Amino acid sequence: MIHEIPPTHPRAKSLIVREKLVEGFRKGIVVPQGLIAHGRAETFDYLLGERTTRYAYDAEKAAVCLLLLSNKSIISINGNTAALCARDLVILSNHTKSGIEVNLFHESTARSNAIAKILRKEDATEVLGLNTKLKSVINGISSNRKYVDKNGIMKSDTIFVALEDGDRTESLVKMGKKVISVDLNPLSRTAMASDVTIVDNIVRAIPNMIKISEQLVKRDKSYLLQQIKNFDNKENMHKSLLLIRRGI
Ligand code: PTJ
Repeated sequence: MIHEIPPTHPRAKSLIVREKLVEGFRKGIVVPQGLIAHGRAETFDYLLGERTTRYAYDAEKAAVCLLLLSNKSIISINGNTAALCARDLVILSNHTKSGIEVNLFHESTARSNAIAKILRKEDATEVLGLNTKLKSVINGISSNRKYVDKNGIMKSDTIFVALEDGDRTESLVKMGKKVISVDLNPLSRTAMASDVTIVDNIVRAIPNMIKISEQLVKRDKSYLLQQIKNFDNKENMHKSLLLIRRGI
């Protein structure tokens, strides 16, 4: 870490997360825009009390059910998610038998390779999205996010996009795929378009999902299906929005 944060500092947790992103930026993992994106999310987190709300937890549970029920699920990784929770994302991918694919908004082969290196260091066995020969294109997206792996996102039925800009989520949903996102801003296009929207900080959401997956992996398919049936994403997001309003 670049600056040591005293553990007794009242805002230690939040400052440590910032340091991780700054470190990721200096190592060429995070783009400068990623720091801005995180700052915007911090505002929503502050208003939510920097905790996992019961609505976020319900969404995390529904997301894990969806991942466990999928035939082929993929966790999409970008600069911010790699810098903040690479290890936890690899663990979650193992628990839910999901693939891992690097997909960047701001194109860079060097950054993709650096992210893959981090993921492999954290024991990822296969990292998709790196082989240019396997690149396929999602129609209707102008950004670099349109390039996905033929054997990964293109073939999958569920994608955990984690932090993302809106275009790809909308297109993936149009393609008939299920999309899970983590976004502290329930008003973002990604949040609005996703099938399951987790309004929580990714640094809390992924560890929660790991614990949930440890419990749910023992449950049968009908239980998982029932959980999804009981989950109403729009209603859940609305409740989070009310909490944010109360925070103001
Ligand atoms: O590494 P790249 O090139 O793929 O770029 C990554 C960023 C994040 C820069 C890129 O995807 C981007 O520009 O994203 P946006 O459009 O800023 O959207 C990111 C969304 O994630 C915003 O709605 C933020 O509120 C949300 N967000 C950012 N950090 C967190 C977060 N939500 C939860 N937890 C966070 N830590």
